[in-house]
This record gives sequence, C-alpha cells and structure tokens, in this order.
Amino acid sequence: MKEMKAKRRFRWYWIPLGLIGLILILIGGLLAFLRSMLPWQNLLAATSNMKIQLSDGQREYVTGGKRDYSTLPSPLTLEDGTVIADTKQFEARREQILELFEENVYGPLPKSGFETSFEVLEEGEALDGAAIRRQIRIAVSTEKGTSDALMLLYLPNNGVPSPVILGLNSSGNHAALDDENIMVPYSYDTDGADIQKERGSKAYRWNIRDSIARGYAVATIYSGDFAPDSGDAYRTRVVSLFDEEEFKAVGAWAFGLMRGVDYLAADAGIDAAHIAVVGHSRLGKAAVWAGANDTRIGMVISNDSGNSGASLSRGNRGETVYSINKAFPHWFCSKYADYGKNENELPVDQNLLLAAIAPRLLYVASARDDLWADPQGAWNGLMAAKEAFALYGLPVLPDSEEQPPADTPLWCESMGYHVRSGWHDMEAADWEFYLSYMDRYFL
Ligand code: GTR
Repeated sequence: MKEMKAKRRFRWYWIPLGLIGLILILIGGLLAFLRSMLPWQNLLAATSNMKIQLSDGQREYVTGGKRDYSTLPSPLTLEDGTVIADTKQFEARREQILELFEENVYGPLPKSGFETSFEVLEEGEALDGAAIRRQIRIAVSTEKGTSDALMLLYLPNNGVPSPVILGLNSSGNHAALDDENIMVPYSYDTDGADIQKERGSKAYRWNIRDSIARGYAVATIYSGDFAPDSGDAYRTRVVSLFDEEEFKAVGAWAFGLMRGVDYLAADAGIDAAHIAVVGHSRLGKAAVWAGANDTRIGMVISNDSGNSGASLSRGNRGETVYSINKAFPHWFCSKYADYGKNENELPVDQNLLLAAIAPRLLYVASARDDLWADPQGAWNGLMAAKEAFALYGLPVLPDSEEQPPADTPLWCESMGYHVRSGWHDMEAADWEFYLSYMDRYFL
C-alpha cells in the first residue's frame, strides 16, 4: 500500500512536463520583457537582423498602416510659423538645424581647437597597374595629445584628378580589398584574428576594382581608429583629445570622415570639387551627420542608415529612438535617450538633417528586407526633406507615399533613391546605382 502511494506521487513524465512548463514561463517572460520595450510590429521587424524572411502578410503588418507624422518638423517652416522663402534664409535655418542635432541627437562636433596633419606612409601601383594605392596616417592633435587613423586610398592611374568616394569601414582596411600591401588599422584588434583570411573579405562592400575602372577613387578608414564601437572604449581615441562629455561615437565617426576630407581635398590626385561620402548602417548615420555639416562634401550616400540616419524617428517603425539608445548609449548624446517612446517631442527629425545637405547631392538607399532600418521611413524622410532642395531651384523627386519598387531607382538632379532587393548590406548592386547616378549627375 505504502509502495503504491509512492508510485502515485511520482511519475517519470513529470520531469519533462515540468521542464516544458519552465521553458514556457521563461519564453513568456522574455516576450513580455521585449514587448515592454517595443510594439509587436517593431519586434517583428527585428527578425530582419537574423535574416528571417517574412511572408507578404507579415511584411504588410510591419510596414503598412498609418504612421503618425502630425508633429513632423518642416525644413522650411519654423516653429513660430515663419516660412523660409529664399536660400539666404535657409543658410541660417541650416545652422539652426545643425545646432538642434548637436543638442538633441549626436552631441557637439568639435570645429576648432585641434590640428590635422598627414603623412603618406606607403604608395604603390595596384590592380595590375590600373590604380595607385596610397596609405596615409591622419593625425589629429589638441593640447591633450594626438590620435591617429590610417586611410587607405586607391586612385585611378590615369594622371587626372579623380572624383572620390570616402567611407568608414567596420572590418579593417585590409578587408576592403585582397591586396597584401594593405596595412592593418592602428586600433584593429588582432588578438585571435586571422588577418590573412580577413584580407579582401569585404571587397564586395567597397567595390574598389570596378570603381577604379570607372574613373573613381575610393578611400576608406577603419571607424575604430576614431572611436572603437563599444561601451567606454569609444572614448579611447579621438574623443580623448577633447573635454566634451557629449562627444560620442557617431560624432567621432563623422568628425573622422571630415578629417578624411581634409586629406583628400589636399591630395593633387583628387578632384576636390567631387568628394562623395558613403556609409552603411551605423556608419551611414555618421555619413549623413558629416555630410550635413561639411559643405566640402559634394554628395552624401546613405546606405541602409536606418534610425538616426535617413529614416524618420516619428512613425515609429523598425528600430526606435528608445531601442537604439538602450542598445547603443555610446553612439549619441545623453539627451537623445529622453525622447525614447517620446519621438513626437523631438525638436528635430531626420528629414531636417537630410534637408541640411541641400543643395548638394543626396542619395538614400534601402534594402527591401531590411525592415529594422525601416526603408519606408527613409523614403518618407527624403520626401519630407525635398522642399529644401527645391528652394535652390533644383528638380526633386515627385511626391509619392509609396517608395519605388525594388531595384527600380528614382533619380533627379538633386537626389536619388533606390530600394535594393535583399538584406541589410552594401553590395555590388548598390554601387552600380551609385556610380551610374554619379556619372550622370555628380560629374
Ligand atoms: C544594428 C543597429 C542599427 C544599425 C546596425 C548596423 O544592430 O540597431 O541601428 O546601425 O546595427 O550598424 O549594422
């Protein structure tokens, strides 16, 4: 009798059942936690980071429906209702826009109190004689010290000053092309890295061979040489030269791009009137911020720059101001986090930053499956920026609530847009559009 009772008390399947129950509770807890951070629509968009393909219905759920743009600021209408009527007034508005972004999003960008110097460390023929490779040490100094970065530059070997495309990379200069002469960047962590294997591993992202063949120089610098992309490490390089607490990683990358422009504008092999800046994703945010600030940059290319890049914060799709500040507090000034879940209170939105690039050329590119970066929000950002370009008498893209279909670029004399089919990346197909656009409208 006693034995039977003991048997009833314990059954073997209680263990798996208990485990399943525990797992369900944990999953439920995790979902509740995630949901407290982001709406389902945005959470579903995050699956694009794992390259999980959504069905058409799910995609419609993520991207469709009404977006609240009722408080979207306008580039040409000030808060008090004043309408900017000419380009002279817009120049002042542009300054105001840049200040608002310093104050609320990216933090201050140092404009004085430092010196930049250059040293060509290495030079040689490359790509079977089609190019000249130059590697340049860019040093920034203040009274607090010096911080350096290594620029890799390929120029067409054609004896004429070339237009150039400059961008930061996140995988090291040596990943940009399979060329054993490429030096490893100063701050690149070589611990456990197989440099030989990494050489050229991101060549598709930099398109150097093809760009050279088409007459364009390409320059790239490792973003970590200006600010390593993590926690407090972002403070260890160029940021450490300034006392400014709110000089953060995206600001340091934009500052770095501008120091790259300092060099390029002085290199006799470069046509300084035709300097384009490109950036993918987080480095696309930096490219847009640099491009808005630095009028020496003749064309800005945003590749999948997403939230805090070309995509509007209002409307709240994909990545949000809340989630980006939670995940990457070292990217932005601390005040930006106050607008998490509170985008409508932001005195700016990304359309104003795009407008600050006018009348220079602006190209915004998205990828169809990159829902986290909110392609539709980038299109809406461009649409809400274009009045600034029109003010300069430039033709702008026609009004449309819908972005164009995949792989069908829309171009005009002031701006270009395409949505490439595929995932979050910068690929040969993107470059094909960029270079063809540049052939036609930049040169
Ligand atoms: C994501 C981040 C995006 C984007 C991206 C990237 O994790 O949420 O804002 O910057 O990284 O840089 O690839």
